[in-house]
Amino acid sequence: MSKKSKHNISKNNTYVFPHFNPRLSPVPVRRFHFPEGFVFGASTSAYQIEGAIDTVAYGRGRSIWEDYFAARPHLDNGEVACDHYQRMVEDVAMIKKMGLKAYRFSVSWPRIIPAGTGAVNAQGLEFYSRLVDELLKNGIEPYLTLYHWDLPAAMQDLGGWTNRAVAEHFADYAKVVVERLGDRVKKWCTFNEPEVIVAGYIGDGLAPGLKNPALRVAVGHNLLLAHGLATKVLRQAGAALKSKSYEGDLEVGIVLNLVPAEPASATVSAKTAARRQWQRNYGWYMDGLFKGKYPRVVQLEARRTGVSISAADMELIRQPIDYLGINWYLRQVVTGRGRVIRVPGAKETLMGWEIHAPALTTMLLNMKSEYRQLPPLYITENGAALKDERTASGVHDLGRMTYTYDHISALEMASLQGVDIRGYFAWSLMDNLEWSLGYSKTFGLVHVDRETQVRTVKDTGLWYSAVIKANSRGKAASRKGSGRR
Ligand code: IFM
Repeated sequence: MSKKSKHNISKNNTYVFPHFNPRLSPVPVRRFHFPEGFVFGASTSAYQIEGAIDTVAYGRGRSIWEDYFAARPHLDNGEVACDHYQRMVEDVAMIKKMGLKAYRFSVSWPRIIPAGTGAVNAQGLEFYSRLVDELLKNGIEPYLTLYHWDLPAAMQDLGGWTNRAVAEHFADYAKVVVERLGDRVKKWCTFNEPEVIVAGYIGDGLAPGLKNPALRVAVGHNLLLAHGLATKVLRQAGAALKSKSYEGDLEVGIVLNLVPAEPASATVSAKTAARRQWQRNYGWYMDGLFKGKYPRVVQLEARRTGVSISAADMELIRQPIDYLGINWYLRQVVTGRGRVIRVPGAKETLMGWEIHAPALTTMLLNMKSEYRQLPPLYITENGAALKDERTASGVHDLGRMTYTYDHISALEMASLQGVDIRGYFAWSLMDNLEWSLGYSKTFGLVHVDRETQVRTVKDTGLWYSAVIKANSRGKAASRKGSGRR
C-alpha cells in the first residue's frame, strides 16, 4: 500500500474501502422519495457465506448441500465460502463502515439442530447470538431468516418438504431460535423463496435435485404450512418476550421471489397465457397467503398429483403477517402459446436474466390492486451478476451501479403511487457461493478475493454507501410501528 493511496484498509487487513467521490459518480447519488423510516440494507444467507461446515469442529449437522449433492464433487461447495463464521466481527465492522442500516442474514438449521430435531448445538446458536449483539452494538438492525435452503440432511432422509412432519420439526426449530434471539431480533422471516426450494425437488439444479415435477404442489403447500406453524410459534414466543429491547411485538414475514409475467403482445391469448404463467408459478404463493385460496390452475394440479388441501390448512397459511419480503430480479415475457421468450436486444445479466427495472414498478402496482390484504413490503433482495473489473484503484462495476440505481428508482415510482414499501436490501453484501453455479457468478457490493478472503468494497458498494448517507441526512432515526393488519 503506497503512502499516497486514499484507500482505507481495516485494522486486520480484512477489507479495503477505496476512496469514492460522490460528486464525480457516474450514476446519481441523490435523495429518493421514500417515507420516513425507509431502510437501506444488504442480504446474505448462511450457507453462501459462513463456511465452517465441519461436523466435528463446529458441531454442525450435514445439510442437503453436502449429502444430496455429494455425487457432484466437481461443484464448488460451502466449506469455506466467505469464511464469515470466523470473520464475523470484521464483516460487521465493514457493514457499519458502509453505513448500512440493516443486515438480512439467515440462520442455519443444521448448525443449530444438527439432526433437524432434538439436540441443539450450543456453539452454533451462540454464533448467531454474537452476530446479533455485534450488529446491535453497531446500530445495524438484524433481519433474520430461518430457512434459506440448507435443510438438515436428516430431514431429507424423511422425505424433506414432501413430508408434512418436517413442517412440524421446522416449527420446533423456530421455537429454539426465537427463545434465544427473540429478545433482540425484531424482524423475523420464515422462508426465503419457496418457489426456488420447490425447484430443488422438480429439477436437478439445486439440492436435493430430485427431478420429480409431480412434487411441485405438495412441496410448495408443505412449505406454506411450515410457514404458518412457525408464524404461530414466533408470535407466542414474541408475546412472552415482549418489549425486552425494542418496542412492540416482533414482526413476522416471509420472502417470496416474484417474477412477473408480461404478455409478449396485446392479444387476448398472450394476456391469458401470461396470467396463467404468473398464477401457476408465483401468484399461488401470494393467493395462499393473502386470499386463503390457490388459483384454479394450482388446485387442478394438486388434485392431479394427489395433494389434499383442507380448509384448516388454508386458514393456517393465510394468517396475518407483518410484512412481505420480495426478492426481485427479472420479469418474464410470455407468448400466446405460453412460451417464455427472450426479448430481442434486451440487456441481460450473466445469469441470462433480463434487465428491465420498470417491470418492478408495474408488478408492485398490480399487487396493490389485486391483494387488498397486502402488508407492508420490503425488497429483500435485488442485484445482478455482472462482470467486475479489478484494478489497483478498486473493483469497478458500473453495470451493477446503474442496475441498482434503476431498481431503487423503480421502487420509488411505486412508493410515490401509494405502495407501502419500507425498505430495500441489495443482494448481496458480498460475492458468495451462488449455489450450484459456484463462485463464478458474483452479485456482491463487496468483492471477496477467493485466495486471501480480503474484501474490497466495489464501486457499487461505495455508491450505495453514499446514497444511504444522502438519504439519512436530516432524517430522524424513527422506527415505524408494526405493520400488522
Ligand atoms: O443467491 C441467490 C439467493 O440465495 C436467493 N435469491 C437469488 C440469489 C441470486 O440467484
